[in-house]
Amino acid sequence: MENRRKFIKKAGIISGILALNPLKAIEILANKSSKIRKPVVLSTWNFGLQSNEIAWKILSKNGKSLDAVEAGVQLCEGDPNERSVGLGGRPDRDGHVTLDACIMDEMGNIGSVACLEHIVHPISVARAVMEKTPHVMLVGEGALEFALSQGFKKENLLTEDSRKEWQEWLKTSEYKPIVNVENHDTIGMIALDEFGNLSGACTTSGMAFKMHGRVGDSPIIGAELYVDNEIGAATATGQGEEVIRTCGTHLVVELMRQGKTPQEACEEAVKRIYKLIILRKKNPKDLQIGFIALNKNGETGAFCLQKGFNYAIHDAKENKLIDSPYLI
Ligand code: SD4
Repeated sequence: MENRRKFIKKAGIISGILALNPLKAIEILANKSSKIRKPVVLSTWNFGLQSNEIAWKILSKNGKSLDAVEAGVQLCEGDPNERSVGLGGRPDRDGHVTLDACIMDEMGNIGSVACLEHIVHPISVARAVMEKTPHVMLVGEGALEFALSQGFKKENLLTEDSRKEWQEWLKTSEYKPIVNVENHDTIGMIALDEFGNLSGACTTSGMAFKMHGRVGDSPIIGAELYVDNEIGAATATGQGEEVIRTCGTHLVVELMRQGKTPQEACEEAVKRIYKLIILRKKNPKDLQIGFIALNKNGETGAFCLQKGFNYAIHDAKENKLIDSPYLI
């Protein structure tokens, strides 16, 4: 009886809306009929667990996904013990800590910085590029000047631990990043908020002991991060050169647009990269590539080239670390 009353009441409301605004009524019905998991946030590697907690504080209070991903990755950037992002990041071969970051929201707004030195939170500089300039990307000296003009402080990012590691590396000066260690240099985070909006952020000190001036995939929209609010979002980690070659995260999102699940899309993108590695007669075992993806329904997926990549998902139920399935 109770259910019947509820049904009649609901039907009354919807037919009322239908008479006034048919499109709105269809939207309400569509939202009710599909089970959307939101909010949800996922991020790369085990440092993602703590970063998710920060993002969750915002998402669970009906905050915006853009604010959540910025705050989430800032945690890693400011941690001197995290040797792959922001403060304390491993330097390039000349001893400079150079940072790459980008951010994208549900409106297609984008901002990025590349080869930025001396600033602890490059993600926030990327957001300032997005919100306060007519451009989408600033690099090197220009990015630093802009950051300083916005009130960011100039700091020394090369910690004693990172300096010692670099000096040890100088003894051989061999550029051969250790898979899953020296090339897991990025936190990428993607989130769907209570309003159904997607955003993403990623930030890194890049490949350890790279050439000075080298820019990876992290500040390149469509390579390490892509968001399409109609479809989904994806972020990547690993050897940036390979991800750029395939426009990796744009590929993942486009595959989802064609009907693939986030899991299937990540698998397909890793297989494409693998094919090109083989074609170019490189050894895939020398590299790691990982993708994570999220669609508008809050469904997620992840896949990587070889064992060792993990990622963290936080939804209303729990925050957990998951080992990604892999190709080889
Ligand atoms: C780069 N893609 O600089 C970054 C490194 C990274 O997980 O993501 N590592 O190539």
